Order: sequence, then structure tokens, then C-alpha cells
Amino acid sequence: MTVPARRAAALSALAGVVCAAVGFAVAELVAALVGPGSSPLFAAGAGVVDAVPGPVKDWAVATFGTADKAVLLGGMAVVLAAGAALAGWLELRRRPLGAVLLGVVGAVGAVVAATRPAASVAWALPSLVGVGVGVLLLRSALAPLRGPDVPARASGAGERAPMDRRRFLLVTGLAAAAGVVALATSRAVSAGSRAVTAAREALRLPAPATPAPAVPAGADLRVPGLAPYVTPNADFYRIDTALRVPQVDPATWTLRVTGLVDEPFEIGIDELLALPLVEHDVTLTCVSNEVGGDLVGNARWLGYPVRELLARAGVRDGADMVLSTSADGWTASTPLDVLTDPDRACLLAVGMNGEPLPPAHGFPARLVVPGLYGYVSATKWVTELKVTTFADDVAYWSTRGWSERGPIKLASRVDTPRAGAGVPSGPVTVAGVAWAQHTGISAVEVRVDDGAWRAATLAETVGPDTWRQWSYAWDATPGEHRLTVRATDADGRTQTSDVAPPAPDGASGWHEVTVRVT
Ligand SMILES: Nc1nc2c(c(=O)[nH]1)N[C@H]1C(S)=C(S)[C@@H](COP(=O)(O)O)O[C@H]1N2
Ligand SMILES: [Mo]
Repeated sequence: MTVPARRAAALSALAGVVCAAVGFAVAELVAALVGPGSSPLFAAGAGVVDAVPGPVKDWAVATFGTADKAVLLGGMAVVLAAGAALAGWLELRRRPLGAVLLGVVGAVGAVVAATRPAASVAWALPSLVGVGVGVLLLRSALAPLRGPDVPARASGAGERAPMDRRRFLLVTGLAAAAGVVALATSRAVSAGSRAVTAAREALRLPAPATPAPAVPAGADLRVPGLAPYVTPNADFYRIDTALRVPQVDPATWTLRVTGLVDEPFEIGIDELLALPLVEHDVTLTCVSNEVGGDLVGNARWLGYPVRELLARAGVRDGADMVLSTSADGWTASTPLDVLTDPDRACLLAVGMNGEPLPPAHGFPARLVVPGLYGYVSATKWVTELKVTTFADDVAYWSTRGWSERGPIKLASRVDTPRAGAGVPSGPVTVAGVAWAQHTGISAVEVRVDDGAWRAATLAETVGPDTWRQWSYAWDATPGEHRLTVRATDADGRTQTSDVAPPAPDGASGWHEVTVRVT
């Protein structure tokens, strides 16, 4: 069956819209798996909202009221559909221009999604997979319109190859059906995460039986550009192996304490929340943090001491490690003596800065251990504590070249001025943070170029388990200058200048920034 050229053009535009819609449905499905917020349309919409100048935003709110978001998303859908029709038509007339057009839209979507404030690189996946699928479908949908590849000579001048409309409708119809299935699945998947979101919002944390001391006013110097003493949850770094944030329903969650114990037991959320909870400020650090890096954050945690859970189970002789496992099968190995130390607040945490743990930070429960890198201690979505030995069990990262034990290394960082910044000459406040969790910071020194080390002023702190801010009043003279910082811990050990990369047990070396003074 052949198709006249005008009808072929219409069908190709239709194919463009259908295939783009299917690719879009696939992108939504991938987004449901990657995590809330990664939906390309919503991420792009949020990007548009951020990019739009204030007066335009005010105008939109004034004109459309609370329907402003629906109008925005609807408008984007219309523009995208028109673009998709154009892509279908182009792909038939000027192959591969249509595919290129779709590819560009997908690439823009990927970049916009991955650069959202709370995004990870994984947020690029939905757009990329969706566009890949859309392009492949468009090609197979248009093939029947284009007819078999007939050499130009054989088909004769001005004559088009025969087109198969029935095959075109079959391919397009099947694609549309697959799109509907993808969309339905993505809805079902995100319904699961909505249920957990609702359960989290309904969860009421009890007041701590042992509250943390108030943060002294002098702990936060509030210097512009300096990391705040308490990291807001939304800004807290996130590191884990989960492509999709595990959605753990607190109603069915339990923690099992097993292994070399007299009485293994299991505890659910209600029993846990009824126990006398402890509040404690702890700075977490990732072993992957580079010198000067930002994979470190400080929060107020609410939880139950792990040592009490271990005592209840009765740890047997011979054990020296606790292997904690998460709902998604990740594991960490923590030395038993750290977890049973009566002077260390190792918590099975349920609260972070006054609210239930955010899903990305381990809801409904995680471990927090002062002084150890996250990969050997901070198991999120934790479901099991197995008392065992380092000889018998190996944790996730230890089988991948990272050290079996991971005490946090003494470190310090210059937050302001930033490397490469231009600063006016005269008085400049140099400021940053330093950490030596569970030991504490006793001094920070700053050096300008190759000059003498000068003592920085230390901010107050709640205790040795958190980082400590510092500042240094610098009289900046014109030219390029190098600012270097080093810290000394409460045991009197000064930070080594030996440069080590993060692997296998944490980076070392002094942080330095070079600035231009004018
Ligand atoms: N389940 C699970 N927990 C995990 C990880 C993980 O990959 N899976 N990563 C750990 C690492 S390496 C770090 S540094 C901390 C980071 O915690 P955060 O994401 O809350 O900042 O979580 C730890 N807990
Ligand atoms: Mo980490």
C-alpha cells in the first residue's frame, strides 16, 4: 500500500509526537526509579521557574494564581509536542535531522535535571534513556513510510519508494501501548514513594530523654561564604550506592540484632521511639572527600545508643566487629569497641535536625558514629546489626579496595575567600572549618604565601564530635597570594602535609587557596 506524500508528512509528524510521548513515558518510569524530583518535565519546569525573572514570576502568579504551575507544565507540553511533530517530519524528509533535534532536547533535559540544586548525576538518566527510546522508535515507525531501501537508480526520477501504512500504524500503535504501560508503572512506583513520604510526615518524634547541649551562639561566626555550623538537611551532602532512594515503610521496618549474641532480637519503629532517646551533634565525613572538599556536614541527630541494643542482645566473646546491613543490601563494618564505648554517642538515629530522617539520609533509621568515615559506620535504611569478626565478614567497600577500618583523619578547610577569588586589599576575613571527630580541634593556623604560621581564632563548639569554625583577620596586600591552613587536634597532633588521595583510607594534606588581591 503506498501513501501519498502529503499524507506521509502528516503521518511522520504524528509519529514524532507519539514516539516522543513514549520516550517521555519511559523517562518518567526511569525517573520514578531514580527518585523524586528527577522527572525531566518537573526538573525542567523547576529550572524555568528559577530562570524566569522575578517580575515575570509575579505576573504569572497574579494572572494564573495557583494554576501557574499547571499553565507552565501545559505550556511546556505544547511546545514539546510541536517540536516532536517537527522532529518526525524532519526525520522523514532530512534524516537524521529529526533524531538530532530530539537528541538536543534530551541533552538539554539531562543537563537541566542533573544541575538542579538537590540533584545527582543520576538525574540525567531519565532524559537520556527517554530520548534514546524515542529516537529508536521514530526510526522504526518511519521506516515503513520510507519504504524499503531502493537504490535511487531503480526507483526512477521523482518517484518515491512504496510506503506501507499498515506497518506504520502497527509500529506506532505498539509504541503507544508500551508508553501507556511505562506511564502506569511509573505511577505505581511513585505511589510507593508517596506512601513513604506520607508515613514520614505522619511520624512524630519523641522529645529526647537526653537532649544535646544548646549550640553556643559563638559556634557560628556567620561569615559570608563560611559553611554554617549546623548543615541544613536540604544542603547535607548525600553519598550512597542507591540509584533510587530506598523507600522503607516505617510500619514494616525492623532492625534485627543477630550474630555472636546470646539473644538475637528484632525491634520495630514503635518500640524504638518509645525508648529513652539521646540527642547528639555529630559531623559526618565521607572518605571520598578530597582536601578542601565538601563531602562533610554537621547535624543534630536523635537516636538510641547502639551500645544499649548490643547489651540487650548480649555480645559473646570473640566478636570484634558489627556488620550493619541496609534495606538495599549495602554493608558497613564497624569495630565493636567503638560501638560499645560508653563515652561515644553511637546512635541508631531516627531524627536529623529536628525532623525524621529525610528519605535520602536513611529514613526511617540509620547509624551515626562519631569519628569514623561514613563507609564504615553510617549505614542508612539500616535493617540488621550482625555481631561478627573482621576475620569472618567483609563490608561493601572493603571488598573494593578501601580500608577495612576508617577513622576520620584530622582536616581543615578554607571556605572564604574561595580559590581564584579576587579580593580588595585591606582587611579580609579568612574563615573555614576544621574537624577531628571524637578528639576535637585545639588550634588552627593560617599561613600567607611562605610566611610564618599564625594562629586563627577558633569559634566555640558543642564538643569534640563536630567540626569547628575558625577565622583569621588578614591584612591583604595587592598581588597573588596563597593561603594555607592546618589544624591541631586536642591530642596535640598537627595535620600532616603529606598528600594522600582519598583511597584507601581518606585524603590528607593541607588545603590551600590562591587569591588575587587588587
Ligand atoms: N545504605 C547505605 N548507607 C550508606 C551508604 C550507602 O551507600 N548505602 N554510604 C555511606 C557513606 S560512604 C557515607 S559518606 C554516608 C553519607 O551519609 P549521607 O548521605 O546522609 O550524608 O552514608 C553511608 N551510608
Ligand atoms: Mo562515604
